[in-house]
Amino acid sequence: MADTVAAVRDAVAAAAPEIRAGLPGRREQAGSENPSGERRLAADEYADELLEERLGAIDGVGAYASEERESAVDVGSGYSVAVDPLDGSSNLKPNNVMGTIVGVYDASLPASGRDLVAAGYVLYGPITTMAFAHEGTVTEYLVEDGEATTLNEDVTLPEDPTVYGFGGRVPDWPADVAAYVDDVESELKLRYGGAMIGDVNQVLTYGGVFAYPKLESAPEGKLRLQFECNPVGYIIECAGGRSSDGTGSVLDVDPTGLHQRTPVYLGTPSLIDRLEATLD
Ligand code: AFP
Repeated sequence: MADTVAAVRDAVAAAAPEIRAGLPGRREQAGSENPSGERRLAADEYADELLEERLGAIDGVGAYASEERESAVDVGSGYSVAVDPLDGSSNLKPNNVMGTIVGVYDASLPASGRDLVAAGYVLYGPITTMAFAHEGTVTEYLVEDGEATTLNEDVTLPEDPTVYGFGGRVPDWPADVAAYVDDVESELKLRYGGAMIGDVNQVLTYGGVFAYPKLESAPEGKLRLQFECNPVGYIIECAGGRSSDGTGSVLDVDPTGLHQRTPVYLGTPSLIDRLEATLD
């Protein structure tokens, strides 16, 4: 594995217990908003500053960007890392799962998903795990004391899908999205917890489909291309799944802005094929 990519993976694993340990005292609002207009928690700012410090110090990392900052920070020369420091931070108050997402782009940002050379996410669940994709394969690690120990190599989505989870309010789903959910809910169990990483890891583990779809009130959906949809789409595709914006791979979505949003659908190829056939 390229040294820089391995260094990014290890730095995120090393930061994970510190992020987790820093959560209890940082559940309150920070009194500021991120570039997407979402109110920040103190924990969002803490995780962002810690990851900038750690990832910015790596040789071969040239830029650090995050969901919490207006623009990318120049930290040297090399890859651009795009980070969602605390995915699902609104789950902190009710003490539910959250994650950290990182994408390693061999291009300046905003970049295409096709410029990704690696991507990973940490899941702060009952235990702390990391899924990391590089060179077409996904490895799952157990993260303890800042060390990543291999749990499963060559992780792939199981054949028979069993779960689904769609974001947004049901009345705000366009008719074609509602028709698709009507179709799959007779076959699959609902698993939606409000943190993309928790819900996507259900799909990676059991097969199925996760989506934050286009909405009547937000045709672009909610999730950010650079920090959430590209990295997680890359991981799902490396695990033999499919990603889609409704018409084709999320990795082919044209990058027009650092904080642009896109509808996103991720999971078992046959379910994504059916989705694209259903959506107008
Ligand atoms: P927060 O970081 O504000 O909790 O948002 C989490 C998220 O970006 C993503 O992780 C979820 O899939 C989605 O938003 C949840 O959105 P809803 O609250 O609309 O279900």
